[in-house]
Amino acid sequence: MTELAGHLVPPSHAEQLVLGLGSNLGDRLQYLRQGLFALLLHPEIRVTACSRVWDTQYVGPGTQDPYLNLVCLAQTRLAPLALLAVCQSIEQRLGRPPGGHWQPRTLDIDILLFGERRGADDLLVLPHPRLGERGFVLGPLAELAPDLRLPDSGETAAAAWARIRAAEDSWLQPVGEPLVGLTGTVGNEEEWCAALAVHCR
Ligand code: PH2
Ligand code: MG
Ligand code: MG
Repeated sequence: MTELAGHLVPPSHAEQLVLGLGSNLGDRLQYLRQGLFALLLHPEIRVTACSRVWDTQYVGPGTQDPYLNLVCLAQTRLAPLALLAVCQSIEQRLGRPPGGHWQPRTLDIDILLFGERRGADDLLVLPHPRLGERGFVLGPLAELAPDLRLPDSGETAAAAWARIRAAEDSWLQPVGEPLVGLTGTVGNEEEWCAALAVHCR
């Protein structure tokens, strides 16, 4: 296990990531597509698998429109804060103003797990502190990687999802087919480009 400050150090090998994407403003599906596509095309990030899109009730203070959420698995040799900067620049390119916690957003990309790293500073907390509590993350994660063990509890994603689904009173459900035409391992870039039908190059 990496020490507290260790999450700032670049990895010596590609580390396994779990990323969460969400949108509850504007053309939500198109923002998810574009965000995923930007991650896919980033030279330092390898997206390996993607969940279906889930339609999820907003969770948090006040009321907001529902989200579309998905979770993907990826690998990178970027350091966590460098990856965070990439995620934030994609968010901003897709029209999200910086800051604005708990505001409706065109696209949110959260780093949920970064290998086994742990650490907290002003910009980033790893693992994501609410990972084990949120149905909108655990539903998609359980379908993608049911045996993945969550930090701290050691619970599998499938067990955590079963627990949350029984307890949670907010609604959520998968909608339609996965954006990339398959759940699970991503084939090749051409397949993705065809399935996503967006052109960012
Ligand atoms: N993200 C939040 C707050 N609430 N609710 C849902 N359903 N999905 C989200 O992604 C989400 C949220 C803050 O990032
Ligand atoms: Mg978020
Ligand atoms: Mg975020």
